Amino acid sequence: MRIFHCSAQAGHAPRREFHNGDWTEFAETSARVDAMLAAVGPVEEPQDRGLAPILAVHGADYVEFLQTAYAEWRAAGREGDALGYAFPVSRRRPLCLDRIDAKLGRFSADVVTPIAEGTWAATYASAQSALGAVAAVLGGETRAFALTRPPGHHAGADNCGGYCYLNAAAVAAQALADAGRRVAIVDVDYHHGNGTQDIFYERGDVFFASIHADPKTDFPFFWGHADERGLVAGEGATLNLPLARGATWADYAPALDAALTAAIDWGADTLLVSYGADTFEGDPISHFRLTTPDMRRIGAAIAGMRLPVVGIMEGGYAVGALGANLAAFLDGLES
Ligand code: Q9C
Ligand code: ZN
Repeated sequence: MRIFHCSAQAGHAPRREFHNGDWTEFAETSARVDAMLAAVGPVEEPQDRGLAPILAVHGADYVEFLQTAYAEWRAAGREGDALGYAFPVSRRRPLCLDRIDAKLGRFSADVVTPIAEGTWAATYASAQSALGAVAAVLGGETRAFALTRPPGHHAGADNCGGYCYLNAAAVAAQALADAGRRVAIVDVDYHHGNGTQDIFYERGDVFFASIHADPKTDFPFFWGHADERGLVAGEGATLNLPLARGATWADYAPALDAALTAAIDWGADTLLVSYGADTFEGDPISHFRLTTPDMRRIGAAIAGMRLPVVGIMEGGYAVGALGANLAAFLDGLES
């Protein structure tokens, strides 16, 4: 399987995030990249396809913010990584804001997603890796994988959040749709892919299904509940399958089957998979109990649909097992 990755993706290295009322080490480390690269075959550098496919899903003002936020933060005399502290939860509107703190609040959803020096270059490269995998499938490959990092599925059209800045899965799905594919996104990260869901929520041309920890107990809390089914032209084109903490393969397999069956019934001709290894039993920030062999089963169930697949990497924080979990998933996908 062709795997796309760009070396700039490792240059994103925030120092810390805010959690449980205190600073804690940033969980989405660049050591994840080394672990994944060591476990998979050779990777290809993607071509640079520019900003246009990114601007097809993200607002120009948000993209400009991501490009300039760190420099503005430093120009304001700040040390460390850029992080907001005030968020517009009501009557949000496109104001002209001067201070970097205001912009950080306007374009962020939380305080676990700092912007560091290499963040823009890394998230841009991650989106380009996703577009490389899309081009491979449009060129006739039946599967391609983008070793994306930072992850993307929590990023919305105009906000970062949940360790995500640009939404590589949404950029890839849009590029596939623009090429005439009928795309179903299947998100198997432990966390609900709220950014991806939101980008396509009112559209009937891209299907979105997600299996994730019940947002009543787990991040991102406010989205991913079973009654969210899409709106307007997108009504019925969103499917949420939350599972309780502690879920094992016995709980997971029927949900995965339901998600894949729904994608086929909707008439998908191409699958876009947001793969997170944070469903693993040893994940330090998550609470499912899937094993490394289960990762292979996830890949094999997706392969069993006999459709072209573009895979995108999302979360997974048990760094010591991350390579084996990703390799197992890719092995299943090749079956
Ligand atoms: N430090 C993805 O898996 N909560 N994002 C962190 C523990 C946020 C996860 C609390 C989790 C975001 C792509
Ligand atoms: Zn996750």
